[in-house]
Amino acid sequence: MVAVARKRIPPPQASDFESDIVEGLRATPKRVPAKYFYDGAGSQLFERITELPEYYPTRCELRILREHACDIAKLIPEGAALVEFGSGSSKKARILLAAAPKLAAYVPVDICGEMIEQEAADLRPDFPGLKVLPVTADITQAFKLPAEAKAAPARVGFFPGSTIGNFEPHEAAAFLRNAAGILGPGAMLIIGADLIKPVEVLNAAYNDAAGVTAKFNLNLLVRINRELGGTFKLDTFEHHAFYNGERHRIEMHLASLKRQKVKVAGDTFEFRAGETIHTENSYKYSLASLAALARGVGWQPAGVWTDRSDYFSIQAFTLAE
Ligand code: AVJ
Repeated sequence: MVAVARKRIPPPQASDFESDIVEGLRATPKRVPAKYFYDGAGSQLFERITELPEYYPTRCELRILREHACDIAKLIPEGAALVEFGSGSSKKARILLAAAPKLAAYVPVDICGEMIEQEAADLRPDFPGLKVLPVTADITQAFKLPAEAKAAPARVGFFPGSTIGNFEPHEAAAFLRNAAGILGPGAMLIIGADLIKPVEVLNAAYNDAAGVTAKFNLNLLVRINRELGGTFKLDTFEHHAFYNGERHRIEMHLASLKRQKVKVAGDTFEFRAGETIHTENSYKYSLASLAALARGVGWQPAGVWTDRSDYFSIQAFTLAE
């Protein structure tokens, strides 16, 4: 299954990866952008996380989507194009596509072109009337929609998975503003966001008993070692995850168990015993705080759905014509 390349062809984002990692390791406190978790192994580990008993977000969101797909579909205009930001596997979009046959086009947008082309090929036979128009792009930047999606009578953005939680609040606002620009007047946006809840539930979701989240976190060091000639010793770093109640976010860190030096891309980085690399923030919202953020950049609340325990939310917003 896994092809072993004798000579590694650098991936297109390699130089960004290198400069982001080196810059983050030079900073105080040390940090690394969470988007770099998702290499092949990292994506597989995240898939395993979504199946853990402690990790409720994916299960809750799928349940909300399945239970309320018809109500959500009622808000979608006839002939609209569904634009998914950061689609990866289109498992969640499939639920909407099946419930809303009035959708004329599906535009999965992801930085990983290979993955969405494959996904598009898998989707087409299942939705024969649907135009599937993948776009390879960074969802935090402006990008152009395919002409057929632009010509559709309306555009509906879809941003599930609480990916918005990985952004700082000001970045989340910038994303929502960018999405408005891309989708245009009269658009709709459907967002999945994780909600504030008892701290025990949050901490357990990021400290699973099976240690999969720890492995996911540590895989970042494996990736740095492989792609940037890093010398991280995996058994000298430990997974830390905790809820920061003041900032409404789970923080993930990798803590050095001892004082040590590590080389990455030819540079040397010193760690104190206990010093951490901050690898991820996962912001938790209230229904009101997310709506306020969206309203601030022009999106009007149009619908809210949650699961029975109010662990997770799907919210719909619309833009004025
Ligand atoms: C994919 C960003 C939604 O924040 O819960 C899971 C990533 N990190 N366990 C999240 C993640 C640790 C996940 N998101």
